[in-house]
Amino acid sequence: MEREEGRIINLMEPGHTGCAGCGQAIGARLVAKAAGPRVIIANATGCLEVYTTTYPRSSWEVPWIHSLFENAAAVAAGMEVTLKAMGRYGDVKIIAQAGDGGTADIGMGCISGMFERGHDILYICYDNEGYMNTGYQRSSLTPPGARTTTSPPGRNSWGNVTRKKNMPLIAVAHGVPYVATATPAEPRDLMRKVRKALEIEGPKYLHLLVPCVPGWGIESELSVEMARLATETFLFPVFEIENGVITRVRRVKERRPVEDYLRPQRRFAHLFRPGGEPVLEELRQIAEENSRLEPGPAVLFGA
Ligand SMILES: Cc1ncc(C[n+]2csc(CCOP(=O)(O)OP(=O)(O)O)c2C)c(N)n1
Repeated sequence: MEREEGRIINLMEPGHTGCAGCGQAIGARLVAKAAGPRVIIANATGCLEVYTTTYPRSSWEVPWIHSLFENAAAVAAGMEVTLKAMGRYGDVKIIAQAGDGGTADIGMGCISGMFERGHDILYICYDNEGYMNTGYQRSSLTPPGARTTTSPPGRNSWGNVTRKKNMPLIAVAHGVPYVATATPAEPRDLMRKVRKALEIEGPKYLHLLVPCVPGWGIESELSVEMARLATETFLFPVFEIENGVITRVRRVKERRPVEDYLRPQRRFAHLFRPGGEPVLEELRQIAEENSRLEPGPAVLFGA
């Protein structure tokens, strides 16, 4: 247990079995640090669960429960109502966390229910853009053109064909009062958003882009740099939405071409071969759309 003047300073301990440079591990450690010791975490099946709780060890210095792949939000909702029934509501905060598969695919029903019922829970999606724990399959958050084991480029394909599902906007459409995105490349921003979210009553949604060293095919020392480039190319916009209004958008001083982000990643290598240009153009188009994000209403109509 790492301590500084008697205080535990690292609530997600090192010594776990995550890959060197894992963006998710860096993100989770920052989340735990920002949240502090008075939290309970429900963690869906996925990489983060597997490498932080390899039997008989655990990296977590806070109460932590492993849920199924699909139901971290429902388990967290159960904890919230139990604390209420025990008269201990407010003593601790509750976090539910999962990968992009556990969030945007299989977990969607439970998350929607948790949002709609208005539970006082911070939900965190660690988006590494694929089902990394089971061998790099695509998810609905895999970007266009990416090679995964279930979207292999070949004679008839240029990798994944779909765009990323817009999870932040789906949360906003549920009336979630605080929705934000962040990356481990800006730790202070990420931690501020965790603290701010935990102060707000009701459901909160935080979407973190977390580079995956083997799944993206990058050098381990590049994972934080990839997160930075994702925002500087506008392929991953960083923003906050409060009560349906975009209140902050991260400005980019020097916009980078999408190629700067794509080239170092082996999952995009085929796009630089003859014929890959239309997919590159689509990615440029997505970046262009994201670059136009401005403070103001996130949705223009609602129930
Ligand atoms: C109902 C069910 N289906 C499939 C699995 C197998 N499974 C475990 S983790 C996982 C992928 C996790 O992907 P993601 O949520 O994106 O997290 P990551 O490992 O990428 O962090 C799958 C398919 C399971 N545990 N339960």
